[in-house]
Amino acid sequence: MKIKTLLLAGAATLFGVASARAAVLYGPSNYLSEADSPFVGQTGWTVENFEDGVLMTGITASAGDPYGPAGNADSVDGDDGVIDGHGSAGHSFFFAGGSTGITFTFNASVLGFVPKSVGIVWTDGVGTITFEAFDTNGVSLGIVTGNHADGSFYGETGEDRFYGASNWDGIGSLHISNSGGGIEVDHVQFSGSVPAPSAAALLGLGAMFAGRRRR
Ligand SMILES: [Ca+2]
Ligand SMILES: [Ca+2]
Ligand SMILES: [Ca+2]
Repeated sequence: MKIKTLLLAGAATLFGVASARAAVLYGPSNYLSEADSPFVGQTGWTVENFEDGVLMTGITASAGDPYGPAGNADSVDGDDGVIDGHGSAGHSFFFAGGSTGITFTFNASVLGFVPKSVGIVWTDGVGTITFEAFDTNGVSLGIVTGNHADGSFYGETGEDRFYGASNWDGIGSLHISNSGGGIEVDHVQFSGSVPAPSAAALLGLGAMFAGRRRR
């Protein structure tokens, strides 16, 4: 009975959030393969893993190039066929200006639809990682930061984290940077839909709602 009430409250709150069309931010979350993406199964979900050494048409980068395989390359772990703590046998995307960072822009007319969810996996660099997404008018949808760099540069994957955003009105670009040195990323991805919140998130919203009501 109590759970049912919470779920109903959660659904009511969710409806409020959905009708307000608020953006959702993701991460930093552990990511060793595509299975760790919050966008698995979403409409038009596409992942650029750089394993062909080329950035796909429809996405442009402000700076940097595909990189690897190399001893200091840092692909998402699973791209070399085995999740084993190492990504140097795969391909990533590298830019020497980590503090400037990289903007990936999504071209809706080339992709065939306006992305409503976008994401990226930070795989190597130093300092604080900063992720920001922008709507199709270039207005910021919010910033997520993380501190999970392990200080080594030889393809270790335990530090790798996903960052992303969803927006009902669409997303035009994302930017990612880290405090210094270079920056390496992988699995630039997008989809044409917004994932439904998990049951746990619904219960959390329900609890928040119930808390507010009690005051
Ligand atoms: Ca691996
Ligand atoms: Ca890769
Ligand atoms: Ca790494």
